[in-house]
Amino acid sequence: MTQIDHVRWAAYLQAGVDDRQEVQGIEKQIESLPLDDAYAIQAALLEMKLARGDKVVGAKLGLTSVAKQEQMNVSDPCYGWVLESSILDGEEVKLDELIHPRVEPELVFILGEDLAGPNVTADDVLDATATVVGGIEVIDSRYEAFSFTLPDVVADNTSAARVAVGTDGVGPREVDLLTLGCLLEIDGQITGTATGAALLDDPAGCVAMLANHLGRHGQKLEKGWIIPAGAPTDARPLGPGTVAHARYSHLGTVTVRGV
Ligand code: OOG
Ligand code: MG
Repeated sequence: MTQIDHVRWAAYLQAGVDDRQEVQGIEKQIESLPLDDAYAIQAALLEMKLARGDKVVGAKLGLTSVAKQEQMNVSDPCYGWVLESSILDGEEVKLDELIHPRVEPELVFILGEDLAGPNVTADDVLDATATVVGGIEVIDSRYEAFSFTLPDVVADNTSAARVAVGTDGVGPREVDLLTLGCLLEIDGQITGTATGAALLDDPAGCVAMLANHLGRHGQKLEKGWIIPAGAPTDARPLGPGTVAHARYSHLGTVTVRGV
């Protein structure tokens, strides 16, 4: 049995959020952090946020593209929660609320039906999806210099901080999600291009993995939830005055700016 104090480490990470202060990686401080314990810390962190009045409005994937896995030096995907407080209302991202934010494009599934694992397939995901929209996630790892192991980033709710959700949705079978194009533009410079297939060869398959992960914990994806499937390109810093556009074929453009 593990001796890891999940609530203590959740409080440690939440203090990083509250103080806008980087913290040291957990795995640097203890012998090892098994993945199950990392998800237990994530669950304790979620409880803390819910006790403060926040609400779950979705769930997310991270590290589902080669671009992201190479950038972060972590070779497995991870799962986290999308909180009501993280949804951006407009383009402005208040930098004084964050530590060292980065932006990344996201394909976002909006569910029209519940989706409960195990055995959820990509086809089931398309059946349960109301629309697919573009988005930008603002990630803000609580760890020093965005340096973490897989268990560390899981404990930290996969660096989730803010998310801008686009409005130009398409039906999940209206366009081919594998060839759907996406580019990230920072202050007029294109920093990355990708198609939907960058997400482990199939973005709907990523959402199926998430549903099956939650199924193992007796949880499910719920109707109306917002599901960012992971960034198809690498992430870029969002500083004061930075303007980031994520431009999509079929899904329009989503913009955020650092203020
Ligand atoms: C982890 C967050 C990963 C994504 O889309 O890959 C993520 C990180 O890069 O800090 O949200
Ligand atoms: Mg992301």
